[in-house]
Amino acid sequence: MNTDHSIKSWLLTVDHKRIALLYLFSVSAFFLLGGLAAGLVRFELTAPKGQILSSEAYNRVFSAHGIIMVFLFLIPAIPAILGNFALPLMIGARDLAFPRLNLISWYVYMTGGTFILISLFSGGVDTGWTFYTPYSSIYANGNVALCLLGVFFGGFSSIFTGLNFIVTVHKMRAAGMTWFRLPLFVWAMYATSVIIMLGTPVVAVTLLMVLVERTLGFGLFSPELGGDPVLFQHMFWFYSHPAVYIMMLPALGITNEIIAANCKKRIFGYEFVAMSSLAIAAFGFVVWGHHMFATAQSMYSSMVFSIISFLVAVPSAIKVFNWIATIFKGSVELSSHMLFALGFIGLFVVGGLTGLFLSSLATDVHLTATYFVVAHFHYVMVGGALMGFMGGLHYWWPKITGRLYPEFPAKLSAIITFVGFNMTFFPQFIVGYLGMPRRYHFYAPEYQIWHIASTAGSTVLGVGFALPVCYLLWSWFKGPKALANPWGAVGLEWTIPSPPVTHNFLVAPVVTWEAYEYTGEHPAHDVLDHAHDHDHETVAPVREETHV
Ligand code: HEM
Ligand SMILES: [Cu+2]
Repeated sequence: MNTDHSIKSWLLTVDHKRIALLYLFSVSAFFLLGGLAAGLVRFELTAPKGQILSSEAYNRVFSAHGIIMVFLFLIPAIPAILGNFALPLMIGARDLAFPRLNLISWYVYMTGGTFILISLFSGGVDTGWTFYTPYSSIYANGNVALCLLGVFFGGFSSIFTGLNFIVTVHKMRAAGMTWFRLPLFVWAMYATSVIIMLGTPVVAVTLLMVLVERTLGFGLFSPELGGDPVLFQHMFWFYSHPAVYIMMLPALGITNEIIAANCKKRIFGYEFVAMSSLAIAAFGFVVWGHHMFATAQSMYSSMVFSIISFLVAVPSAIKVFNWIATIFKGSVELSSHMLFALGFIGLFVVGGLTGLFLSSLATDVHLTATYFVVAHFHYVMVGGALMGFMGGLHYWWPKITGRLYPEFPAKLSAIITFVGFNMTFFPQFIVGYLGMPRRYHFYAPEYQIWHIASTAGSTVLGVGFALPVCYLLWSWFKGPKALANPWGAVGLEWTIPSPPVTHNFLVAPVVTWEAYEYTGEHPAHDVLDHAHDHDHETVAPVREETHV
């Protein structure tokens, strides 16, 4: 990873670790943009008649926020950054199965991102991230076509990544790395990749169909042209419900790694946790109709979708209970990544439980299209996926960069994020329950107090995200050098130097132990003993240059 530093060597690299870093920069840049749009939306809503935006502009800003966050941040964040970096290391592979495809997928992502950015800045898009027809295909002004094309490209990028992961897990595991010795993050990435492969082509075709209707006027979804608008919703949610698991499963996987490393224990019920990822992937494909209770969908299909939606809660709950069982009676080390993981569990549980309110037909009729839904999906996607990503980024940071970050601001950031998050989104459950519709620019004055609370909270949340930018950047350039295994974790990635060399393993590893075996044999323990000698020096730089 650290041989040649020219720009060209970065842009043409086929090293999975460097590609992960390319993604880290680009995905973070999009996150910043999406975050700025969110701040604008929140500021605008502090007054019942808005602050500075026209209604047109308001629609564009919240659409930009949603489109960027879902397609350019949440979906690629964990797989393309942390999955790309860690998955080959964790299974003892020299790289992904198709290194060039991996690089191509970054270029495809950047192309899609560029299209989306151009479309947002040239005319904008006011359809929301769901592109509901016939509005998106006939009526919406602005540059919707280019945006659809951009999302289409984004989809291909994730298909390439998913394909790469599936083949890598099947073909590139080290000797002795059986399926049931795989770290749970790898299981989660595998299940995620299956969803990507089965779901993403459907949304790609769907968006192409909107594009065709919009540009060529073929009647597919618009009643005026003889199309069916609800067909769009079926096709869109057939992907987009599973897509929420593309965002969630990787975060659930990371949480396993962090909890095991901080409790120094095998995850309780390892096999159940591994299989629950596959169960979530499978169930995720048969619940899409819960987004359509308020359409003319038949009552009986709504009832079936409602019941199956409840069933998805089972594999999710299995994971949560098994984490609690793992933590129970363990001596838990409250490192910053553990705080992120604990925050993740809390927010994910609130998000999941409020999902049950929306899966119940009667309550959904009242709550659908209100701020309650906004609060629900932010708890799952921001509270869940983003907290999981932050936890994983902190956990693997020393391995990625070879540097340590200071624990105090990191812990502070985990706490501020958690508090700010709840301050931002909890009021939205209340104002949604009271009847505030989502996506509205003007609202009744009695809702104002909740919006002000939410905006105040989002400021705190913003501080929680700004902190890591500061101390992580500092750490990258000035942080003390990290040893191979700073957390005393097991797993193949901790047996090699930080950052790893180009082909990861100098000697192909042979695995003779179970995942998370915190007793004895694991080679990470050899590195660990070494780490203990330096325990108190970890803050003081142990510079490689000094060895010369
Ligand atoms: C696990 C991760 C989850 C994520 C990431 C997630 C995400 C989302 C998103 C993005 C929406 C908004 C759709 C829109 O724009 O209209 C939504 C709505 C919904 N979610 Fe979830 N969700 C998750 C879990 C659940 C669970 C466990 C359930 C039920 C057991 C559930 C039930 C629903 C329902 C019924 C709606 C439709 C709300 C409505 O429009 O009335 N969700 N979810
Ligand atoms: Cu859904």
